[in-house]
Amino acid sequence: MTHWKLTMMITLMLVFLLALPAPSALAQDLGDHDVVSFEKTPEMMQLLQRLQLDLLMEKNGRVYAVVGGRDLLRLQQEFIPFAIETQDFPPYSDKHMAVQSGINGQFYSYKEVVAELMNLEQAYPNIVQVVDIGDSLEGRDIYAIKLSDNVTSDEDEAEVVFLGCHHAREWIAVDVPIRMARRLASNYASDSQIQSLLDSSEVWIVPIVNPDGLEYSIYVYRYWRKNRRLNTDGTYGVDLNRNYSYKWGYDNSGSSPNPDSGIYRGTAPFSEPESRAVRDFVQAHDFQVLISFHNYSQIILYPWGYIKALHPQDDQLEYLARNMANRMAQAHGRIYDYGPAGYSLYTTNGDTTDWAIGEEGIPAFTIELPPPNQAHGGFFNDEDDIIPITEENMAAALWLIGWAIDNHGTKAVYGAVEGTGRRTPQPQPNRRK
Ligand code: 0X9
Ligand code: CA
Ligand code: ZN
Repeated sequence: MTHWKLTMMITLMLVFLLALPAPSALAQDLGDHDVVSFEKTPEMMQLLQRLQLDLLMEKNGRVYAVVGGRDLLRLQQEFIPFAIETQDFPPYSDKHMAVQSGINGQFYSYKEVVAELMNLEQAYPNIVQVVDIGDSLEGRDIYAIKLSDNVTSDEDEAEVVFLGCHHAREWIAVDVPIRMARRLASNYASDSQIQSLLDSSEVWIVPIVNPDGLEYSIYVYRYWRKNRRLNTDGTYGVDLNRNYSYKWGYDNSGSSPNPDSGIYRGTAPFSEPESRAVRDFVQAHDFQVLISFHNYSQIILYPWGYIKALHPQDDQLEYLARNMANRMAQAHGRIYDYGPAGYSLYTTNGDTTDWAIGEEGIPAFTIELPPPNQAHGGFFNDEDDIIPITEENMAAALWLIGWAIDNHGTKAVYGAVEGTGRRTPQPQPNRRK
């Protein structure tokens, strides 16, 4: 550690200790969260694992994590050496600010998504319907958009659902679903494939599950992940992708009982209005398949996620993932890995897809959008990559809708298909962010 870093670290620690406010104001007064780094040793990795920190990345022999005020105190109390790196993680990119209108550049904000949904409904009233499926904690509407022929009637057609943005900082996971909605609607008249798919199915898209978090990530703190729940100990946020009921809190691997943690699971299954909105919405329909967009890692994940074990329907899940990966590769040559979440990424409990298949019997996928790793940008997607990422995921989605139509009202059939995708080897060491 350089001398100035050490000096700064000690100064900052003193500042924190001297300026210690009442617990209820703590998280906010510290600007909510900081990015800190640690020397990467096996002992340190064990320690960080025990503290359930929100690990971001590794670089030059150091691991980086997002910590809240409580975590910082704990690090000090346990005499764990760390360096503050927040200055190197600006809340937005200057380069993009200079050339883009709007604070989040070409990415969609909550308001832009709402405006887009209303535009689509007005422009294409025969095939678009926008539905309010519930309110976020801070009172923002959570919207779903339906795309189908005879859109105002619930027909006996294949139903599929795409969810975006459980995690605030994952901006590309807003863009893919909202841009998909626009493409489906605006190309319906001219594209015979889209027309015949939407004529035989009901496609539902919820572009933003976590609107409060997204706005917070745009306007206040770029690395925010959770919703904006004020927890009883004064910290903020529940990880919505830990708040679903199937095996909720099964263990502390990848899901935390500590409210200050980036992966806090909440006080109970479905304690959060945002995850409840998704639950009620899904239960009111008869979806054949569910996709939840996240980033980053460039991989298609499917249950189980709470444990390193294959789901009884693994063959079918793999079949669907492999075919989606093939369509993605055909679009722009980009290879998405695929595999069971617990083996291929890491175990966590309370995620959307374990609940979807475990409680509702719906085959479900987490698509971790590009980039593949932090070295390629982590949560910052290149704006030039928004369209290619949208296009390759649209290709996968169209294939999946076709599959749902072909198998509507039947027990799903599946079989072998040659392809370019790679199933991740298993078991393998967990990937880390
Ligand atoms: O940790 C998550 O919620 C997802 N990754 S992210 O970086 N977007 O936060 C992955 C969830 C996949 N499910 C399991 N591994 N159980
Ligand atoms: Ca219809
Ligand atoms: Zn995520």
